[in-house]
Amino acid sequence: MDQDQSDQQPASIILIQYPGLNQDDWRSLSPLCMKVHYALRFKRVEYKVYNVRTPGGARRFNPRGRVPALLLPSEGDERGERVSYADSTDILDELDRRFPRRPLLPESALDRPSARILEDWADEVLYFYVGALRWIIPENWARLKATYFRENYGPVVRSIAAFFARREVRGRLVGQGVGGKDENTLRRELRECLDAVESLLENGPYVLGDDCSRADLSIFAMLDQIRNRELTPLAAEELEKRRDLMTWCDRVENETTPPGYRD
Ligand SMILES: N[C@@H](CCC(=O)N[C@@H](CS)C(=O)NCC(=O)O)C(=O)O
Repeated sequence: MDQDQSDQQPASIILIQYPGLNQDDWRSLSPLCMKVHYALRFKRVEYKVYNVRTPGGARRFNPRGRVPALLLPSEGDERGERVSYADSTDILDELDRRFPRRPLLPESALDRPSARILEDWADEVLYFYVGALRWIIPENWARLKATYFRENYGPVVRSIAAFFARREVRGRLVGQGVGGKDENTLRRELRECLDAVESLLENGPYVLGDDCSRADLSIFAMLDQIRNRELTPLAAEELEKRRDLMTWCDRVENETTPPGYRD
């Protein structure tokens, strides 16, 4: 997978995202951007990445100032114009419409609503636990500053960017509810979430049985972020204690790592 920071070379599909811990890497710190990466990779669709660092930067592609946004070639436009799609769930719908091979929704009509419910749970519940672990727990916040902000912002703006980003994210986490919980409650509830996902795997290799679907990709996008010992070591340990969950993470990672893709 190419990474195109400068947008010099034309590419038909471009994922707009916040960067990750390593500027040379295609990965993002944003789990919702990773969800779109995984969907594109699951479908074996070639794309490039363009990193933004502020909501202002994201606003060029999404009026709401959020990532992910995905630039796709405008259909039937000979001049090679691109249209921007925002919101990870809408992006996955559009990918399934344009690239029906390897569908993201399960084949069984009975499982499709469950896939959507699990995707929403990952995006709207698990997502906030990942956020609270990183941005609220003081030791983890120190780790985020020492890695992500050090890597992606110059020395003059680094502290200011970190201060305003935390203020914004904290406000959202408290508004949602998870951000107002004490650390013990947060960690206990996270363990319950991990157990809940693991119990889904009793029915088969993927959360809805035999096929990997958008439910797996969405949940994996969240759990893969807490596998990172550099940012959330205690949560990573909790995950590592659950063997079936770890095996499933590897399985989903394989599904989203097409042969020949550069890592
Ligand atoms: N529902 C949206 C949520 C997108 C979202 O909240 N993205 C975060 C990054 S993970 C963001 O851009 N936050 C910056 C902001 O809201 O100012 C989706 O699924 O794409």
